[in-house]
Amino acid sequence: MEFTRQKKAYNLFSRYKNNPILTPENWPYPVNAVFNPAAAKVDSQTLLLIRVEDMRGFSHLTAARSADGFTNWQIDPAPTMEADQNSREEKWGLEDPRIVWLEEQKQFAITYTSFSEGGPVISLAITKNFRTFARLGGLLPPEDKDACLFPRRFRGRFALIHRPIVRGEAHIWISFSPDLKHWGDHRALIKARHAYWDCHRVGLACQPIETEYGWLLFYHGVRMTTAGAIYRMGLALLDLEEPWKVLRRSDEWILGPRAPYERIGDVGGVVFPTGAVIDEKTNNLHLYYGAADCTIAVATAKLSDLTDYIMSCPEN
Ligand code: BMA
Repeated sequence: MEFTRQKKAYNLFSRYKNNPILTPENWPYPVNAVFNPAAAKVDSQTLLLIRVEDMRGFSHLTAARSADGFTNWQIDPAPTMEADQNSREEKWGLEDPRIVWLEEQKQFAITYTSFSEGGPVISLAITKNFRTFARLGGLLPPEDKDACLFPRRFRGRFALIHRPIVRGEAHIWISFSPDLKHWGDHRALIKARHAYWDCHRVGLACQPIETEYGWLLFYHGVRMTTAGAIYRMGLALLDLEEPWKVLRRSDEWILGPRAPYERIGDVGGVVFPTGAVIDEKTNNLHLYYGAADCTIAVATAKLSDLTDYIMSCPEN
């Protein structure tokens, strides 16, 4: 089948007109910033698990729920998931979660970054309701960030997307496990590309999204400039049954900082998507992202536009 690009990279996503949807001023307790939220559909509501930065500069996670995914957010009155002070790994807080529904366990898996002097590590927690959590601890050695599980096993093994730093280089990797505890068969998946917009670092954006063509893999890419880093988002397609195979990858970024709330903040020039939900009525993807490390915004795209676009991108 021939795929023609109906939409250009820059107009695949539409920003919600009342962005940002959540700001520190909305919070029921004093905070510095709310950003980089994981997202899931829970009991027919949209749930965001939000990174909240306190006035020490440490982060915890707080849930907010909305019926339509845009308005009337009910924010938990106190932190939903805080760093375990008895754990060496979490001394400086929890950051940048992603959520996936594990089909076999019939529970949600949350992967998040735990911070301490040992460096960032990916930790895993399991929950049914986002009120109580089973914490399974760190998965792989530091320095590692930007991780998400896939919802099911491949040839009997769970798969984890993550972003270790190896000799100063930041590429996206995939690793496998029979039991969610022991990880191996580590493979580099998507690398930073010299000279491109994603030349300095890449890392997973929201959780992988399953389509008939393969897994949509949204990722952030970083370019360092004389004015600081610019964080944008690109798209790749992974094989449905063998997700260690990258089928396609966009040359261009498909979302970058443009709106004032993306350009100005604690860290200006940052869009950092970490969660998505599909609206089953419209088949639109709602992408939730941190804007300038300060607030939360949402942008929507038709799933069919995203698959048309990626299928018209170069084969790997
Ligand atoms: C990355 C992460 C994110 C942050 C982004 C932009 O390295 O630490 O949490 O949003 O930088 O500052």
